[in-house]
Amino acid sequence: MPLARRAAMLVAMPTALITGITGQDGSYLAELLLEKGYEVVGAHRRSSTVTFERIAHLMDKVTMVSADLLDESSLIRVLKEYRPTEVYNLAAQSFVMTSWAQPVLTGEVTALGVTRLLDAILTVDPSVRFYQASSSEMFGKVVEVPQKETTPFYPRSPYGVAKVYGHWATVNYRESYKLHASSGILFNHESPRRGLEFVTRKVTNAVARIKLGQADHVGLGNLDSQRDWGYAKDYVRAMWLMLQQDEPADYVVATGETHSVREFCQIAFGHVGLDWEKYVRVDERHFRPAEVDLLIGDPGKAHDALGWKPEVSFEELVCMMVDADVEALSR
Ligand code: NAP
Ligand code: G4F
Repeated sequence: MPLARRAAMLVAMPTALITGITGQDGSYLAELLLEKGYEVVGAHRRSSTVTFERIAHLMDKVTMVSADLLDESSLIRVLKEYRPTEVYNLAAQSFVMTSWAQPVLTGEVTALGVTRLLDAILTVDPSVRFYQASSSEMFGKVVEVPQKETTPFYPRSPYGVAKVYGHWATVNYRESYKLHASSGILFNHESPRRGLEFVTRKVTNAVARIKLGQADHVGLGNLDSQRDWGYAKDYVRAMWLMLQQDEPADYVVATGETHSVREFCQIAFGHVGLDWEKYVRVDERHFRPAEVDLLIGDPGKAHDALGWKPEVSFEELVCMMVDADVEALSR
């Protein structure tokens, strides 16, 4: 790290460590924290090709360090060297479908990875404030509608099971060691930076390719499944707010609306003047061994305690994603 930056960190600026900085949420959170005057340290895992696409515009502003949730010693080293006051754990094997193909890896990273990081914090500096990226997938086969902080979990995938472990590990470290550890139970949130394998971006990317004559259809799985979809940039604001509270807690972050995959397709194709039914083919390969049929969150606690509200509507989100894909593919 350059000496000037090291000196700035020692003087006044708060320092935040983000695991998963190369992902969708990591990139938006890094932008938010930089705007707020933080020194941002981003942990990335080593790979043979560079995965910095989403944060390319931030590379001269963040300090990138190599650390992996599979390797606790790498986490301890980074915590010791950079002494962050806030740690945001966004790293995960986050694609639900892959969690059936790689259940053990998903458990190692998405579940045990949380304990490795919490334990590293306990070892290096228990005053660190910790955010855990929990998920509405934990509600799975929902036992209550809408879902709130007190709704029991019923996960439906190895990913959901791993997130339940990570959530309870966070609660347990808070209760056992008085760590300022909060868990954000975030419902689906999307953006033009969403990974191409997730249904929203898969659809908006396909809309753009079909509109530009580069494809003639898209194969999808369960069109009936319903999600509470919000905008990722709105959701990272809630993460930051959680760590500014005097007391740690768990919060549902959601819009309070639900929409089906079919509805998403209607709006996305309709936005560029296409009839979705002509281009969407149902493909059995995209159906899951066990489905989460309906998610809809009650964000009342986040509204009341954090003053958080989503600013981008469902329709605005879909159109923003389609426009971004059309623009990118037209270039
Ligand atoms: P994402 O785009 O898939 O990003 C995941 C990040 O984790 C990437 O930076 C990835 O690095 C990193 N990672 C994976 N394995 C790692 C390991 N072993 N060690 C260190 N880093 C590792 O996910 P996202 O949408 O930004 O979501 C952020 C977090 O929120 C995830 O924990 C996700 O499970 C959770 N969440 C997401 C949503 C949502 O709707 N987006 C909702 C609820 C909860 P590479 O770039 O190298 O792959
Ligand atoms: O976009 P998805 O893959 O997201 P999913 O499974 O809801 O998970 C996302 O949100 C979670 C929060 O609830 C996060 F924790 C998790 O990390 C991830 O970000 O699928 C959404 C729905 C599913 O019901 C799926 O069966 O869309 C349905 N779907 C229908 N056709 C499809 C497809 N999903 C994908 N990925 N691809 C399809 O072709």
